[in-house]
Amino acid sequence: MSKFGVMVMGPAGVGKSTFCASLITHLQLSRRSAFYVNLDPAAEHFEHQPDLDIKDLISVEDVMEEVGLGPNGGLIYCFEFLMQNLDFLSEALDSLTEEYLIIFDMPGQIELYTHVPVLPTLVKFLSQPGALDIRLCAAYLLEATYVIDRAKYFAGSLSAMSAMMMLEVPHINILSKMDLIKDQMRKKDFKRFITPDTSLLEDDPADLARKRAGVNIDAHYADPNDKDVVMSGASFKQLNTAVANLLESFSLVSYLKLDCTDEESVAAILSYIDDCIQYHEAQEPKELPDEEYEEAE
Ligand SMILES: Nc1nc2c(ncn2[C@@H]2O[C@H](COP(=O)(O)OP(=O)(O)OP(=O)(O)O)[C@@H](O)[C@H]2O)c(=O)[nH]1
Ligand SMILES: [Mg+2]
Repeated sequence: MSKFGVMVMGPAGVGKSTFCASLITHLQLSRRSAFYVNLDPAAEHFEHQPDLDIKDLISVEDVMEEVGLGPNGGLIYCFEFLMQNLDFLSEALDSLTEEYLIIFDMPGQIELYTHVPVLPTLVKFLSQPGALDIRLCAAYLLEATYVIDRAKYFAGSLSAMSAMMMLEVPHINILSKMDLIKDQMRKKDFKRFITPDTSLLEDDPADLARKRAGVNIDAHYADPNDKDVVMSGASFKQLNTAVANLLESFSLVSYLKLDCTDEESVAAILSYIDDCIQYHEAQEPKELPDEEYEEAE
């Protein structure tokens, strides 16, 4: 019997927990079962109470107090502790049937998605055939407002690609909080940000502002160690161009749009997740209760 899950990831404050809450509300309205796992050992407030909470195993607060670490070191400590106590997850998840969508709400520390090796181990453990065997989809969120600052947008896209390559499971990238950008950008202009590519640097507003101020950074486009090059922003432009080229050459990252205040938008993301993990293919046909059967006739 397979199990199905989505791991909701991304930098701090991008709306991961809000998305988990909207997803659970939508699943409940569609009469589907959700199992909510909070894996953020510092999270305090929830719209839906977690069915399993890492804080019942270990919390950042306890670690900071007892081991004397800071918040980021504390988080890594908590995840290493979880890795040594994986029974905490398997005991709770083992009996779930294929009807459930298991939703993992992750912390926002970016180091988890770039270089700390605990997540690949956790994902392997969850998805390993013969053990928990969860068909897992990774959902990586970035804020739609990042598109206003090209450097932020490309840096975020690079972190999304890093998570994709590190985890090796079906993966969707999402631009969240679309309601915040709706009035600032026309739909047609926003479309260009669905797939990151180098042409987005050609009309970078920061670049245009420098040009208006009379700084011609292209004239300095040579030695990144030269002070004038650094001060004019030319070396920063070179760095962004290199990142954009890298993203374009791998051609892995593209985005779906999410507005948690709009149920249709949440439903659209859910259907992408369902497709990624082939949720519907695995469901047993259900018998309708008598009254619904009559209605259907
Ligand atoms: N306008 C708007 N605000 C949102 C949306 N989603 C989340 N927020 C707000 O963004 C803030 C952070 O949301 P969270 O859901 O806690 O973000 P998170 O990614 O779980 O944060 P961490 O777990 O701390 O990394 C809160 O103030 C939310 O109300 C959205 O779709 N639109
Ligand atoms: Mg959160």
